[in-house]
Amino acid sequence: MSSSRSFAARLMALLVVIGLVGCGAQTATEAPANAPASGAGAKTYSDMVLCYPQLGAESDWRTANTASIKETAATLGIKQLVFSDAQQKQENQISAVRACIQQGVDVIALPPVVEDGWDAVLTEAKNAGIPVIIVDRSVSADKSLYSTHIGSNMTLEGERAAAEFNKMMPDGGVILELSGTTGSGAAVGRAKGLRNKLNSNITILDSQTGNFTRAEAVPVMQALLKKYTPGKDFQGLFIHNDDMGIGAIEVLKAAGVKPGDLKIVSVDGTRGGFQAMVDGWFQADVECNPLLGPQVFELALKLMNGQPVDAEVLTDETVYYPENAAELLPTRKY
Ligand code: GYE
Repeated sequence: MSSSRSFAARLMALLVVIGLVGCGAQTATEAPANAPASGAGAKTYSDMVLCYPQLGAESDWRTANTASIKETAATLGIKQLVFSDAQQKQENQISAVRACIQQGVDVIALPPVVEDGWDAVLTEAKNAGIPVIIVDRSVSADKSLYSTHIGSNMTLEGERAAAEFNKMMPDGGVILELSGTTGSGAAVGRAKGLRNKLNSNITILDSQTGNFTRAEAVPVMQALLKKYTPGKDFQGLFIHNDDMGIGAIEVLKAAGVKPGDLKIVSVDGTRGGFQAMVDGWFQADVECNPLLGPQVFELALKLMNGQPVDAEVLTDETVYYPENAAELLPTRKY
């Protein structure tokens, strides 16, 4: 027992960056509008210790998500944000969750790197009486093990991408897929959505993972170009996020492919994705909103006060096109 405690303590020191982002200086009149009615014992943001075991820093989407959580924590003046970065490794995330359980945080908001393998640690959180909000990607664990999920409908994002290919390739064609992290809710949903709605005259010739990073997409795209000739063997590319899209563009450029030679649809709607539309590389970018901070903390406060929350909170999203990309680019927040 004591050795596992000291292990957890060392892990905390190694992995977990504990940020004291604000102290409870709020008076009753300054309490946020959505704080619970101030009955005796009602908790406010200044009481909140929230654990955010971030999955990594693999993309611009992720950077924006981290910033949204940290900024919202500071703005609301929560007592403590326990933030860590698991570097896309599930075992690191599980260790960080365990450290938060040991610390006795009020709420854990978990963006799971992959869908499977959460049952044990979620059961530990439940047994410790700590509510868990699953953020962004989904988990396959039983719904009784967590309080709610907030994030995008990844299947719908894939379906939206399919609709773009159907519009651009009315006579059919062949596409390749550069997918996200294997086993992640985002990659699973986007792949499924694409296949749900793609017209039967459009074929997916090959699908390879680039793990959602720019760096990993480069060799994968290079290998694909060794096997297939752009224009001849395939006319389109579905890419699961903008970072991988930017990596793929580098490779295509080096191979002499020109903007517009291929129909490319990406996901996220980052500034980089908008720039790729301005430059003529992406024909559509399916929005996925990382700015989840305000909703995460609102849910956390309700859970701290034992109030009911919806089991599923979906973000409202759209599709962006090159036509107004230049105009919108300066307004993009991530
Ligand atoms: O699309 C990608 C990131 O889970 C929605 O993860 C998120 C995805 C996002 O790495 O850029």
